[in-house]
Amino acid sequence: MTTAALSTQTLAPPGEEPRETEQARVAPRSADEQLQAIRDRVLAGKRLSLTHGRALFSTPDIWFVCQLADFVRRRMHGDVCYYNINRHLNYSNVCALSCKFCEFYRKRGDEGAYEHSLDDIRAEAISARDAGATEMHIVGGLHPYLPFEYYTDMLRAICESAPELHIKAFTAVEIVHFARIAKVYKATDRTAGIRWVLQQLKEAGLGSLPGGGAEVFDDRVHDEAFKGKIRSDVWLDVHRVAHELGLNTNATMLYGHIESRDDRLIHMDMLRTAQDEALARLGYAADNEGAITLSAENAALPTPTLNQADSSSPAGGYFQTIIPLPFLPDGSELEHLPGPGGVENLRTLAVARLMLDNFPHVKAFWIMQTLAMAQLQLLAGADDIDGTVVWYDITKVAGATTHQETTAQDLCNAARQAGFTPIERDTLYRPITREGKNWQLA
Ligand code: V47
Repeated sequence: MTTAALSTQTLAPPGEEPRETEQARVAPRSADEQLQAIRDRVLAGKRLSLTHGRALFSTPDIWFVCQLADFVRRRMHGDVCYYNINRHLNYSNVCALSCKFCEFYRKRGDEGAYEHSLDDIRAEAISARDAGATEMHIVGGLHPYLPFEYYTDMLRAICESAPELHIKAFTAVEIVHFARIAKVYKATDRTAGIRWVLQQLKEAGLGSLPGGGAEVFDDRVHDEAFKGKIRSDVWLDVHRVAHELGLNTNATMLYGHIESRDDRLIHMDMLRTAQDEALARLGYAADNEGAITLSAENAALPTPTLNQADSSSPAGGYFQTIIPLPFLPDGSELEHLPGPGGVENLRTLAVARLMLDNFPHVKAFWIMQTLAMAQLQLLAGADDIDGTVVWYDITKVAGATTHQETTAQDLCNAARQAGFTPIERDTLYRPITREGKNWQLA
């Protein structure tokens, strides 16, 4: 029997020599011919088709799927588990939309509706900086009355009061909303307005875009569960323009509601195509099947390049991470649905690692997955578990409040218990070294 073993060297913490893993990693084998064919393509660094994806979703052998995804993640990241020290800030829950899956939105005047003042946001940034955070992750509802200047003023206020923080802010849906309220959005040339908004935000201090608002790229599901929100073509336009402007972005996939598994695969395929285009712009060459893969042996992952004129403003222009988000039904209009179970969460993340061969990272967002599930997902393709978070309003797992904090120590312990080496990163996945609240790039 032949086995495919990975290099026995793993990524080492900054400043340390690479060390030997206890055992070489071996790709799993299967008696099922279709799964064996998938394994062979993965070993050869070749892209999987939608048909392969369907087999990965339907096989009862979930361990095969997890082990193959683990094989790929170790080939890309060794035993590293990334985390960051961050703050999530939801500036307002007032939203012009009423998406059925969402329990976060309120209408103005509703009980619990809020919007933060710039002073609140400034105070939040200072408190985050003083606690040693490297990132502010900011999103909110589509507020019908706040002017566009509120958002640029917000970014400037954070940059002035806590310049060390990287600002990852605003989903693609919010960007289009801003283009509309700034009256620069034209249906005949929508990217011009999107570009103008992103340029203004970048000049005001925006560092990257989070992955929210993608939901699932299917028009039937869109019209049923989040009608009125931008569709996939516009979401992808926003991220393409952001990439063209040198901003890195993330992508989410909300699953386990009224979509099918095929919808998830098509979502992943559309993201993969968009990432091929981003990587081609950065000079990556396609293989003989027209795909650009980053998950092959020794493939070089993209890194942000330092801007000569301003070394504090690194330039990128690609998707960094896919974040599969399990639908949490409580409090939403789709509360009657059960939501995905643990096995589905594990499998969906593993399939995402295998299908999205050109995404550098896969994040198990512990707030929605729970830390216990995130540990299992580290064994099934994830290499990142997000950060310390502190306040999170958008979703709450059973029993949680908006105060959803964990410490860096908890995240490191969770990673170590699962057999991984925790490495603190900044938003752009550059390793950090830290002494207490003080940090620098490694
Ligand atoms: O876009 C809303 C989702 C997203 C529910 O980029 C729900 O690093 C589950 O995008 N059940 C916002 N999900 C969160 C997000 C995110 C989170 C962590 C890291 C990053 C990143 C991005 O939350 C929304 C929506 O898809 N969402 N309601 C719900 N009931």
